[in-house]
Amino acid sequence: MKNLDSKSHVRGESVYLDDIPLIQGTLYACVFDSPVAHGKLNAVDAKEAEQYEGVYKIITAKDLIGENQIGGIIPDEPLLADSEVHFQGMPIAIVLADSEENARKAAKKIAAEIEPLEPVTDPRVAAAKGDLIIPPKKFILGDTENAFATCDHVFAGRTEQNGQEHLYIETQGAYAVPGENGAIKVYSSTQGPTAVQRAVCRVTGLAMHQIEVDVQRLGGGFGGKEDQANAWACICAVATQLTKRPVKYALHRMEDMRMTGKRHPYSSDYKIGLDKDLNIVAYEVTFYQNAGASADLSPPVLERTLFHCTNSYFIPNVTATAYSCRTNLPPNTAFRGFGGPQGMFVIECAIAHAAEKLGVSAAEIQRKNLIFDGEEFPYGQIAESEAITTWTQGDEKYNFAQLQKEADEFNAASKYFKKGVAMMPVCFGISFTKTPMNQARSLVHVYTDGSVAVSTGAVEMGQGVNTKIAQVAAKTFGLPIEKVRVHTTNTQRIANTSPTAASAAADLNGKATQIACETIRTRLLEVAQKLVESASALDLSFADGFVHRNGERTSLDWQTLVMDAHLSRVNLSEHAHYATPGINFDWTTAKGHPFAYHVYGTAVVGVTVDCLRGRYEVDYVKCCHDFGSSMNTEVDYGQIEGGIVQGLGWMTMEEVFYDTDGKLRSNALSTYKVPDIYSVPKEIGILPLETNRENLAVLNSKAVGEPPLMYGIGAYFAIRNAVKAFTDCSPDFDAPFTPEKVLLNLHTL
Ligand code: MTE
Ligand code: LUZ
Ligand code: MOS
Repeated sequence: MKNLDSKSHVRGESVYLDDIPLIQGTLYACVFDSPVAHGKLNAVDAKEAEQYEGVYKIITAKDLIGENQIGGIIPDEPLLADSEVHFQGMPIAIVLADSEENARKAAKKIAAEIEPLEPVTDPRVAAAKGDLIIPPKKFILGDTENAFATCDHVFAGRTEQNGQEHLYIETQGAYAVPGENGAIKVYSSTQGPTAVQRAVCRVTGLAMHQIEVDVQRLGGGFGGKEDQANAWACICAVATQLTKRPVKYALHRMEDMRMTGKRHPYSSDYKIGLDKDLNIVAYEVTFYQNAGASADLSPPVLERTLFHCTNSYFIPNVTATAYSCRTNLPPNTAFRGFGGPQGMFVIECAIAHAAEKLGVSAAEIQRKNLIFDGEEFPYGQIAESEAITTWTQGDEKYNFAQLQKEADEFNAASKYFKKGVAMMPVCFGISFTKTPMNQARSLVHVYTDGSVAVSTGAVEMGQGVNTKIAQVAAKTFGLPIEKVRVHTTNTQRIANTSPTAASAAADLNGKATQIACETIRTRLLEVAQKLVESASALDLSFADGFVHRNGERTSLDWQTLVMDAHLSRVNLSEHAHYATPGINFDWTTAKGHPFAYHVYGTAVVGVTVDCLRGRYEVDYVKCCHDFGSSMNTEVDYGQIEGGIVQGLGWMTMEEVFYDTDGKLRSNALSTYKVPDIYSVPKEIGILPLETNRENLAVLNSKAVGEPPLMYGIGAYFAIRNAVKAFTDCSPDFDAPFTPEKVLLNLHTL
């Protein structure tokens, strides 16, 4: 089934924040942000801006009624700079004017007196100074120190990974509208309506029941709006509180790129030990995460890096240490994979390093060390592994050895074009690693005309979660999908939501919806039992809009039944709660069972490098992917294709560039290259894994949002292999592998 939004998207009728009709008297906000990355803020001069045409008011930190604080996990992030600026792009003042244009122009007239301080942009420098966001985190399995002593081969090295700009098509933004008795309604382009509500309460000093947050849909979030939608919502809400006027702010692309954080860059050290049969016996890794100027979501991102530091492999002895380092960059944040890709990249580098030195293919080491059922992850969870199954089924379909052979034959015959192939297994844990976040609620109304409305905490951002939730309701009631409508995500209908993140939105909100619908279904079947004079409600079911008895359609249709139930004063609404069972994690021991399940997959990636120009093309990404049992293959295949392309972009062409002053140079689409239609692999092959294991996914349909991104990591190693086929070299593990870096490795000067 197609994404339910596809028609309105194609017609341009879908409503995003910027499409909301504005109320008369709306003011437009624009932020004046710090021109430097680090300094003492001595004074803000807004006199000229105040006089500017159409300017209504200028707000600085001292005007806030509530607390000047939006740090959700750690209170280290002022909404508006007061005494210090920590990154270039940090909001300092809010200009309110009668038009967007006047607000923007007036903001340019503001001047700040800033006494410069030394900016730090390198996480290792921050770590050396002891400037950490949280104390270091560690995972230990077995005993690496003794294990390394038994290894036949030990290799050590260093890797660099860069950040990634989210580039959601819809930029950040919010629209705040005043209500009665000081209440405020906030329309926000956020993945986390409750996070916005909490942040707004803090800066306005209002209670949560005075703040309503409403989200229709996002034009993409990718993690960038899990936490970082809060600031803009707070800016609008604070302005509304101070002016009693509706206030809107939708960021321009360059403002968004400059002021918001990105995927975390990491610098890492690894040491890998193997025995003579290529079993990985020991692995030691240290991650330096570039957190930016404040914590934001860096701590849980750091943790997920540790959770995924051994990817799909079983390694009996692991010591993994992670530092979250404070630098003067915009606070880095969630991005599809949430630290997991960064952890996986490093182990893949270590394996590639070992393979190169031992003269074997990386695939041999990868295949040999895939995790089996019953083996333990470094965090204590026991694997229910599909790692080997996805590899072998992928191999049967795609014939990995043959693909390698074709590349070798091509390379033997071609001087200036070289092909490279790499395998990329993926294992991604599903659940928020913070156990209490794994809960959700759903409110289902059946109206007397038989139509059904569902509200949940899930935010639609293109990933198709609303379609899946509607499918759950339609299936439970045996109705065509047109009978179900998913309403906006609203904190008045659904409270205390977790953000739509961790790929878990369909599972959590879908399960809550299923519970609510089943409760109503049971009530309706009891009514139906009387109407069709059935001995037992157990013989009855719903299908095709009718009540069925023992599988046969009766004359009682859904709409008649619903009206009858209403007249009999039966409750046609339900508010249900779901909490993932069986999960836990204890940070004092760093052990537990944090994930409801894992998603597995194996991809083979093939590229062709033009060795004169350094350019490359991705020929194919073919994967065997563990869907459990997909409830919507159109949506899920779209997630895989999109995830792969986004992963390729991160690993190959997207280069976030801050200079040593902490100034973002890649601040527009002319200087930051994202994949376009021409960068899409010539072939994306998806083989669904066939198994019939039970799992905790909604309708057994495993989460699909984030895991495919990591197939893209394979492209890095495929390019590396192609480069090595041209010239005897050993490129540094420094991602992204841009055409420029490829060229420099192909031709040493
Ligand atoms: N797909 C689209 N089209 N747009 C997005 O913003 N975000 C990704 C993924 N797929 C995203 C997307 C991220 S980061 C996550 S966590 C999941 O969708 C969240 O949605 P889910 O929990 O419903 O899978
Ligand atoms: N967000 C979060 C996430 O708060 N916790 C997580 O574990 C997580 N995982 C993936 C993406 N977002
Ligand atoms: Mo996704 S990084 O969990 O929003």
